[in-house]
Amino acid sequence: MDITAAITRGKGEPFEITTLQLDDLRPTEVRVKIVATGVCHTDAIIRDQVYPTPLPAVLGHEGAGVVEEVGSAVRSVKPGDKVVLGFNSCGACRQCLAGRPSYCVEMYDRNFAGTRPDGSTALRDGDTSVSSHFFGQSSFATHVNAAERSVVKVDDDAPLELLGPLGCGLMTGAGAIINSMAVRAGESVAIFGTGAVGSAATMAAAAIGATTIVAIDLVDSRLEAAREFGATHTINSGSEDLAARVEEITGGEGFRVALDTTGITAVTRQAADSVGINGRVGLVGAPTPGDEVSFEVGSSLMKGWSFRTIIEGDAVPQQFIPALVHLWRQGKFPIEKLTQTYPLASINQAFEDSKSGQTIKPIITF
Ligand code: CXF
Ligand code: ZN
Repeated sequence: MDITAAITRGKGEPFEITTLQLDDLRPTEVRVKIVATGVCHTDAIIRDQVYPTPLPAVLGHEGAGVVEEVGSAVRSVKPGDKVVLGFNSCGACRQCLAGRPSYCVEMYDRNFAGTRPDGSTALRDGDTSVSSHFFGQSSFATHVNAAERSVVKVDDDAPLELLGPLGCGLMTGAGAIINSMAVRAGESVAIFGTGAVGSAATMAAAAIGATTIVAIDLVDSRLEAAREFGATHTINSGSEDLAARVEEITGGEGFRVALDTTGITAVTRQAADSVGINGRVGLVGAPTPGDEVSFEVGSSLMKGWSFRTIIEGDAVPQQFIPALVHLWRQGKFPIEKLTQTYPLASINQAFEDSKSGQTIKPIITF
């Protein structure tokens, strides 16, 4: 069938709205009519070829829409269901079987290769094959053939134009706090970076009862916004003495948890330096392949602190996305404070506004 999509033709090139041909549905796929899809930093880094997904490609990995048709082997959804689309995974490897699908042994192939597992692509531009199945979906398009494991059913009255970002950025930030760092009520948490992931992390920390939530960034207006999302303190690490402020806020103890959402290696180091005894440090940003961070381990040895990388907030999307929808309904995860909608024709503006910080989480509507 013919669809309308925003195609990425070459490295760093603007998205172009065009008509493409979408393949027939495979047995394990779900045809979804996309209602809205979020813009995530990862779309920009693929457009810029930091990771080598073959171009031309249709990107987009925070889709939300309505099921139109299901493949013969699909059991989890039916036509008419409302769905949010998350990352894909194989379902059969050791990590998937243990409930850790974001560390699936086929994570790269299922989400970044631009093809189905059999090497085929679902999209064509006339005679030219176009990469599809980005995060099992490629949702900068009116219709997608999504992998079943990317599909998460949500309530019939769920507001699809708002919920797409639960598929990646917001799930990542909230999951990093709730699942990966397992923040407990009363703990102190530092969140480095106030983009969509950092903002979702801030909201989640507040929702689960962290009592000291410190947002750290370079831009005062973003720090003010972070207070609205639940930050109890803010630090402008460009104009303030970070170490002195950490000492003051934590009474010299350091944070229990620090989360770097920037992926900037110097910031990861700052996060590591900010935790106290038994502190936990997490990294959810996407550094460039080959980037290295050095940690002080001589004096800090005695602290027994830990560092880990985090993919997709350690979430099982089919469990965690509905949980976040519940929190949203209770007013504890106010997604709408982060979002701004753009028609598909304005997709390049949406990316510019995301980059400049004008919009925390742009959502493309169809
Ligand atoms: C990505 C970030 C880069 C590594 C894989 C997961 N998450 C979504 O944007
Ligand atoms: Zn993403």
